Amino acid sequence: MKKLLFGTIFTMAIMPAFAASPYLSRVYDYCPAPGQFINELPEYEAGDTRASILEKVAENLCGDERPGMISLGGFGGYVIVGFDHPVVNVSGEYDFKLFGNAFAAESAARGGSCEPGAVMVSVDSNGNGLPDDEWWELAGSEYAKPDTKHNYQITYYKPDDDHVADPDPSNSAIADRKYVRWTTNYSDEPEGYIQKVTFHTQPYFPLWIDAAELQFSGTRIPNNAELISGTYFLEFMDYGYVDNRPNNSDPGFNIDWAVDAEGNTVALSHIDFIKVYTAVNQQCGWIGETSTELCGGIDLHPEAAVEAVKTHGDALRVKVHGDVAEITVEHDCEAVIYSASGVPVQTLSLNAGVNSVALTKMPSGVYIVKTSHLAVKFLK
Ligand SMILES: [Ca+2]
Ligand SMILES: [Ca+2]
Ligand SMILES: [Ca+2]
Repeated sequence: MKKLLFGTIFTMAIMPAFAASPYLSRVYDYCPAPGQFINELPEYEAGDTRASILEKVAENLCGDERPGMISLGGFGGYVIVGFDHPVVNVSGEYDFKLFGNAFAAESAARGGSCEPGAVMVSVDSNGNGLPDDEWWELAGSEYAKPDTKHNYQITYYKPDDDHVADPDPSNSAIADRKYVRWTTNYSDEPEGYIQKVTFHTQPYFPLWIDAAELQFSGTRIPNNAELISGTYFLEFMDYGYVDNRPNNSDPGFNIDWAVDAEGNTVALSHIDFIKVYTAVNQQCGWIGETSTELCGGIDLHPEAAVEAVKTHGDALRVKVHGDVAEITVEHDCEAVIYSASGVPVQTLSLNAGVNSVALTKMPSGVYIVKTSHLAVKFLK
């Protein structure tokens, strides 16, 4: 009896209590922009609701490397996903991969079917398990290019029930040149249309969303399509986009690329939520609008642990043990602890040396301790 008991205890001690899955495991939101694959990837069926559509999206994205495929439609359409654990930002390494269906054209040196989706990341700073916290974009290769449009806002208008199609007389593949109208906040291209192509005849506006307009915003990167002898070649971006390069030649995403709304680099120890949205607003004749596809994702180091010690040289050091932070400073000073979204949560008077600070009232999440001129981010 005793032997059995000890055996049981020993087994429990060496077994990890919880093994992180490397695959996407959660879908928090899916709001595609209108597009030729919307209501097909995933398929809308009569009676579907937002909840049942999210389940279908999860079946296509979660639990395996590439279980299926969803489309995000035109510019701004998005999905928000996560793993069953935070993704750690391992220094100097790519942290996760997201898979698309891009392929390379045999007859073009560069390009193929790149339909780039931008990636944003977020941390569950308020600890409620929901992606209602600050977002940071992972700045891909086009982020700082001169023709990239930041804070690009687009509104799509649902076609009226009595909408009459306007076929293109010079292109039999275009069933409706003025199918879904959109407007933007950029005066050089204030409005346009998602065209309907004859290969996809279903409604392009998401049928489970009861709204006359859909609005999106984000970073619009330059168009990448080139028409050569009747074929569209969609050029690859260098790095940092979903559905960009063929999956086997894309190294993935590095959390170190995170920037805030002003484009400043943000140091994140880990992330909880990932948002992917279509980053181009491009119509390509008979092949329709450019729309990002997502097929799944993996954490490249699911067993990694968040570093417990964060330092700013020797001048400011934070070490967290459960509900207590040991904050080491060189000189007596005032400091403030902020939440990851910048809300002050605790004011401190620190003495030179090690200070024990109780974090009891603070929910788990990322915090920043700031003195007059130094700042260190830490995880509770
Ligand atoms: Ca990294
Ligand atoms: Ca949250
Ligand atoms: Ca694609």
